[in-house]
Amino acid sequence: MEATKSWTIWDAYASVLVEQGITKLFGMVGDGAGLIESAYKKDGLEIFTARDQRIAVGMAMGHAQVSGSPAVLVTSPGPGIANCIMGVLEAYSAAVPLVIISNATARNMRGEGAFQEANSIAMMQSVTKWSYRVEHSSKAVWALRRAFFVAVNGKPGPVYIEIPDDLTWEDVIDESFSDADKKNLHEWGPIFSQPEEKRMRDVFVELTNARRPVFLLGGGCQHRPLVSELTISLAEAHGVAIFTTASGRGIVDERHPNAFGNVGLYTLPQIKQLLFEADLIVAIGTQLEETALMGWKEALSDTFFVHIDCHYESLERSVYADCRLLGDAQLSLQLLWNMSCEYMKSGTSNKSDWMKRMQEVKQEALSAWGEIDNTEAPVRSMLKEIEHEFGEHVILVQDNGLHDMWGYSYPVYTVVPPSRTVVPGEQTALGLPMGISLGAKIADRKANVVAFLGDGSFEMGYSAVGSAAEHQLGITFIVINNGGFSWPRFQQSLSNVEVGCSFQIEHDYAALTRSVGGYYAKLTHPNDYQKALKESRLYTQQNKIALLELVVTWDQDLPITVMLQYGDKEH
Ligand SMILES: Cc1ncc(C[n+]2csc(CCOP(=O)(O)OP(=O)(O)O)c2C)c(N)n1
Repeated sequence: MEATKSWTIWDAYASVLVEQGITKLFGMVGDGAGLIESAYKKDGLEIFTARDQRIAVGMAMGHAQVSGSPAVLVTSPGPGIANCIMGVLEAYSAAVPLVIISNATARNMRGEGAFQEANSIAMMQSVTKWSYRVEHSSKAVWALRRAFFVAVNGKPGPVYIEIPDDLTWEDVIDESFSDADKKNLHEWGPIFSQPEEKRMRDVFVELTNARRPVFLLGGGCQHRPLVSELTISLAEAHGVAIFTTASGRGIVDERHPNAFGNVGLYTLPQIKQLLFEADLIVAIGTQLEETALMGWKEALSDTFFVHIDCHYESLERSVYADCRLLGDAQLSLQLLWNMSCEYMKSGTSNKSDWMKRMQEVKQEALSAWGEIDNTEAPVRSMLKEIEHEFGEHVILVQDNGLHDMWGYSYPVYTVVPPSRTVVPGEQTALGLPMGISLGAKIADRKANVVAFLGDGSFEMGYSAVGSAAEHQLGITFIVINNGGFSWPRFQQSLSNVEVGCSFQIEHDYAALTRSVGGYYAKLTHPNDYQKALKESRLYTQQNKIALLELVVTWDQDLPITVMLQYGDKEH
């Protein structure tokens, strides 16, 4: 790269993106020529645009979640930024690294009521790790490199930088290009740190003395290549039951005898019992938010609780731990495993009673929930059918409506790597998973990507269907048509009110699918699911979309976990 070459900031940015290992940009064109146009001319960068910033931000988020690398979102000032904020909020909540770049009001116009002028730094500040306005062209490259560093280090998350329009029109000569080869995030990756060894030894002693230990792995364990193997080795050596949070699913094969799916609102009652019996719980790489703690939080006060996370903010927030450590999930588990190898020379932990108990619970859960042979359970039947038809490599992209919540519950739906689920964070922004499914497919072309969501979610994100078709992304959208917003309707039903939850007019999803050359089926009986999924697979293999409309009544096949937490306890 020539240090003296004269470029605009956007040209320079296109080069820095390539330098940082970025190959794709997500976004929507806005007012004023910008980065999308410069990147379009740059070798090595592919542009994925959407028709709505809410879809574009979802695409970026899904790509980052599945690839494990930061994704770049390009947006535009004022309404462009406002329209992507819901997704940025979700990325912040779910610790997903995004680098968001926008142009902004020219410096000499600021405060004068310029076209689409808005205080975007203030808007972005509360939903990003770092928001920065470049005030001088000499800081532009520094800002972008810094943005990548901040996005991936510590707890990952979104960052925002904006360039005033007047700077984007200038040519820039940036000396800092001369050391471009030293800044490559792609080669260096994030910095991981190991917890204090002495404290970890205390944890190890607890692990060997515990009679009923549990590991809980969160989303912070994703994309750490040895976590799965280390967890299973430790679990087998020390008789540990393994749970994950919703965002940690897919790290461990849920068919493993020690694995029990995810904790919190979605844990089935037979399985939840294990958490109350545990005498040691080691939570790793999780923010332990409300949904993950729902229904078992009190168990933590009667057990020895260890919380390990890379970011101090996750610790001592929702639960006080008996022992808390700062560090990376994989390095923590590696340390425990090294200690375990030394220890095993002098014998192994005896946890035979706990192992027997785990086996018993697994059997109970599998016989109660593992096979669905019930036409009254259309949502669960569909999840089983997805496992059977797409199981070997499926990315289930989930929203958080009433019916689709079944997908979070093991073993109603069982995740076997390399399959995984992609879930929203604690914000559960409705409709965002539509865009997320596109990003997931772009990140993993070989996977069968299935977006499993309600009609409310679909309606909020359905412009993603057009974008999926335009980018030739073979995605199966399974839309649960329960006549509207059933989650709030369920809540209203508890106080005998019903307002604003039912859709009075139904859109014609068949026509929509036909208009993009996809496969459509309306499913009213479980006997039809298999054929429809097989057909979907044929279409998606040809990079076309499939849309399956799963028709249920709003109060049919309601998740038992939700009923137990919120509803009629007798149900
Ligand atoms: C942007 C946003 N607005 C509101 C909500 C609150 N909310 C949670 S679930 C839900 C209804 C979801 O409807 P649908 O996707 O059809 O699923 P259903 O509950 O009907 O199964 C709403 C409005 C939300 N999560 N996100």
